[in-house]
Amino acid sequence: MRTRVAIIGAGPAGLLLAQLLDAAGIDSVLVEQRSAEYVKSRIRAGILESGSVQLLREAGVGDRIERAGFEHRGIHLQWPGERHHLDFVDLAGKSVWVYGQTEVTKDLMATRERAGQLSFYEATDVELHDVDSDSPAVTFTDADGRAQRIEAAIVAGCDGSHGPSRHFVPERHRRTWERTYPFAWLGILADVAPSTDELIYAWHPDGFALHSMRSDAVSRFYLQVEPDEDLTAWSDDRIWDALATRFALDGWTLTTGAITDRSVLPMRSMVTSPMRHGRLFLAGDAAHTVPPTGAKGLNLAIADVALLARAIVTWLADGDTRLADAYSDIALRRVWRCTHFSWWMTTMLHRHGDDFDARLQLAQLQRVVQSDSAATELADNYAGIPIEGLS
Ligand code: RFL
Ligand code: PHB
Repeated sequence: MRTRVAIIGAGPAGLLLAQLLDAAGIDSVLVEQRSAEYVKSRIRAGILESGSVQLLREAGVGDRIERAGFEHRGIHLQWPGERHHLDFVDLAGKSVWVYGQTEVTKDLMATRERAGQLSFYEATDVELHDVDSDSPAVTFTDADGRAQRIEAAIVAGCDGSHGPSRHFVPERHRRTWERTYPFAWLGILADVAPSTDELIYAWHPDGFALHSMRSDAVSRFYLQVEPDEDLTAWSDDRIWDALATRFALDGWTLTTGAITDRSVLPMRSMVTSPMRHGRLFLAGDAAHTVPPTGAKGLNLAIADVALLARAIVTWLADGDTRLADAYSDIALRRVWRCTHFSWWMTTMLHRHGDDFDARLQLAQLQRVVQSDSAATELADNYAGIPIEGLS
């Protein structure tokens, strides 16, 4: 089978790339190892930068965000006894949107189905071939057990942090930087109205806590726990008690409800360079991972794809490779900025080290809420820095 672009991975990066290419008249084939139902039900990120919302609108999937999402002006930052609101619109002129990654995925999948473009779910033994030649290919076994081969002009590796694509950049050309953080998040979804108007990021001696949400009736919470935390040690009561303790504030109460999902997420940073080798391009978590404290993972994937789609279109439609040649350098500059922001938010908000570290964290948090320039730096990064060359 022949196509212009073979896309590996149907996460937000792969699905959005497919959609942007389709809108420019470039056909693609998507190859995903999981079932469509599994991909649609995976619970992950929840915050979209306004630039990401704009890109999703341009890709034709903005309607539901406006109907079902919530536009937030900022976040609350808390430590024992104090809760402060940071208004990103006042500070940096930008808002953010609460809209689950699950919903973004559903919207993009529905659009791809309507476009009638080919997708293979439940593919196994996915392999890349000859990516440094002019005729790369992807082979795999489809859900019915048939061997498939896709020949393409370009292969897009959008297969997340555990996918195979990155390993097809030869080791002698590739460099990877990694940081494993000494804590994890216990994340829960609960059938309960949010107890807050906007997200609360809370520093507490027992560990970090985050109050997020998905709708008027569904809340999302995270608790800092040990990296090897045993989920079975956390009863519903223990989870609600820990959340109530870490978010405690005079005159405020946390409403509890039925917990419908729970999981432990490790916290890691990873950056791979370069993000291109020959006709293979990497985008999203396939090239980089950030800890979720800065809400950047999904937004970085969207920003990569905005650049990559433009590079592929100008190459395949006009024969101009300049953007494709610049893709890795331009994308990595933003990746490192967001990697730094995610590291900074993570180290400021999570308990680690000793009491000296705790005092430094509290001094930093105080600075952020007292100084307009410090608050603006957080707001500008959280709400999203521009994508170089796009705006
Ligand atoms: P994804 O979403 O991981 O999609 C990659 C897709 O590739 C598929 N795949 C393969 N397909 C074919 N062949 C293979 N051999 C393949 N190997 C893998 C996978 O099944 C998958 O469908 O990457 P993408 O598109 O780059 O999007 C990035 C975002 O998903 C990611 O940055 C965020 O979700 C990160 N993240 C979170 N970010 C936040 O900002 N807030 C969060 O709360 C948050 N929670 C999470 C997360 C990431 C998680 N992962 C990756 C373990 C929770 C989890 C569990
Ligand atoms: C979420 O709603 O899942 C979420 C929100 C903000 C973050 C991380 C996760 O920083």
